[in-house]
Amino acid sequence: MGLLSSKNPKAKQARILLLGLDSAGKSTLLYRLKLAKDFVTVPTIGFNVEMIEVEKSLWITVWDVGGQEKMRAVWRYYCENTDGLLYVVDSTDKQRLEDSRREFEHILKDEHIRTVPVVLLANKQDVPGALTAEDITRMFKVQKLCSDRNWYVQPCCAITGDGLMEGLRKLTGFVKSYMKSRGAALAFFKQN
Ligand code: G3D
Ligand code: MG
Repeated sequence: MGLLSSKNPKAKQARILLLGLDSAGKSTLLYRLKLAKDFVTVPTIGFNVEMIEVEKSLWITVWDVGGQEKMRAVWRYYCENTDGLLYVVDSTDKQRLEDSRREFEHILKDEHIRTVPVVLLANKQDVPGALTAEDITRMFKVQKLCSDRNWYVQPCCAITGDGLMEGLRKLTGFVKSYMKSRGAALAFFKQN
């Protein structure tokens, strides 16, 4: 039992990467999560990265993707330690939907992300005419791109918080079975 004990300093922490193009709504989403609970956040000096502990031993790291090639080297380091991916899409930004889709496809190919579970957040559902979760699923070819892993597309509104906890819960469920299947010792199995 020792390996799974949360007191064990080697107990595995779960890490989720929250990615998306700039303006997708990541910071708003994070702020909404912080309001919902008294989460611990760690501002990281020098990089545009935010971290938040959403439950015991479950950390979310947030990055903007796209148009920042030199940052890739840095966030790739985080990819190496990732157990789940939250990918935020601005469902109203039809102009940059293809950019977002391309980034998504690119990230999924990263060797460290290749099998981790994915939840796409179809954000800004409060805006009339926003693409639906079904639209995003189809346009991003999620079924095809994610055929070898658990995935889900969750509609949400980062401003009101609608759909956020559902999306997060879906992903943590996937992450637990992912880590279990890898035989990883995981502290938060104990608590949840
Ligand atoms: P980012 O961190 O991914 O770059 P931000 O994105 O969280 O900074 O959000 C970019 C803009 O989108 C912000 O507007 C923010 O208020 C808005 N936004 C985020 N989520 C939603 C949503 O669910 N619905 C709507 N209607 N807007 C949203 P500003 O005007 O501040 O640039
Ligand atoms: Mg931001």
